[in-house]
Amino acid sequence: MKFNASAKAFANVALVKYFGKRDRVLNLPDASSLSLTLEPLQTVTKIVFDESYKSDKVLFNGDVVEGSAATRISSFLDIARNLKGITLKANVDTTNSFPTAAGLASSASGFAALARAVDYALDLKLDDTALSAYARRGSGSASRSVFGGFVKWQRGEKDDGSDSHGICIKKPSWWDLRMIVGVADSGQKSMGSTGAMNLTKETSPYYKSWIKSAQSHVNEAVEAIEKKDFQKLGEITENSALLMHGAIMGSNPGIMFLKGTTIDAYHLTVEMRKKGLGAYFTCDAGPQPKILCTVEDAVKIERELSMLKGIKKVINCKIGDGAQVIKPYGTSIEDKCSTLQ
Ligand code: 2P0
Repeated sequence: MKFNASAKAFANVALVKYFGKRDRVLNLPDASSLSLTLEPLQTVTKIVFDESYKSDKVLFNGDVVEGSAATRISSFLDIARNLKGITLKANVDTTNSFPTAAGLASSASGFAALARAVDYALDLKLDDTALSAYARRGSGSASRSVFGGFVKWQRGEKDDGSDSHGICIKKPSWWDLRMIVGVADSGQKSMGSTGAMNLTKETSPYYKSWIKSAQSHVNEAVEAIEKKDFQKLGEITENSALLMHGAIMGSNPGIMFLKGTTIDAYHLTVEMRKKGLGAYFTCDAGPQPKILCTVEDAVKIERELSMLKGIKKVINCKIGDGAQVIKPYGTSIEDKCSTLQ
């Protein structure tokens, strides 16, 4: 049995958003969603299981993780340990290549990389579908980052969640779309996305119609991807983000993830479209604006967004591959977890 492994995974940005659970423990969504896996927003994770460890230890960008974040990782590892019938504790060392202060979601790439590393280290031999369902237990959106390209996370119907996992609709080479990610000067997020989606489900009068829209948007988006209909895919992308934020704002007490810079970026996107650029706005559970565009317009849009007041940094992302093992260590358990460079 192998005990060590390293794996990498890219983050993803949803064109049709996931925002609401039918099961909070298993992270089962109320609706399907659809995303692009994005290079270079990458997490690299190394895991070592060792009989000498008394407890799990987690490092994130070189700092020890404690409290509920550490418990969340241990619970995730317990799922695999139970599957394998072992009790070995682990050291997990995880590093993000993208600026974490940026408030970009890292749980998707984080749990996808961790799932891949755990699978290899413990020789679980999960196929990508089962691996995606496992990654989902850590964070819903991680089920999509297991795969590269255009990825659908299907809602599934089963209570055990075995049919709620990512599916690669098309590989990265299918269509060279870009996502321009703007890092807004934002400070701390007002609320985590898990808490926000639960409150939205419990209190927003718009929640039901939001879920209904997501389900049909996913089917339409898959069709638009198959036909390479950029305008259609862009319109769905922008509409899904605005509908999601509408439902979120309708919570009681209200939740507002969008900042002034985010709204300015939305207007800039509409203006660029009027000038003939293929640009569509999206935004997640934070203030960072993101613009879906074609490769032809990407550099111009990147330049426009970077000149917007309040934008600190712009990352031009292309569509990336799924989670991969990067450094198998075989059966040696000598290689202790050290901070990755
Ligand atoms: C998405 N988000 O589809 C949506 C859009 C945020 C807004 O997936 O509770 O961190 O761990 O399953 O995966 C963020 O949700 O939430 C997310 P949990 P997760 O990308």
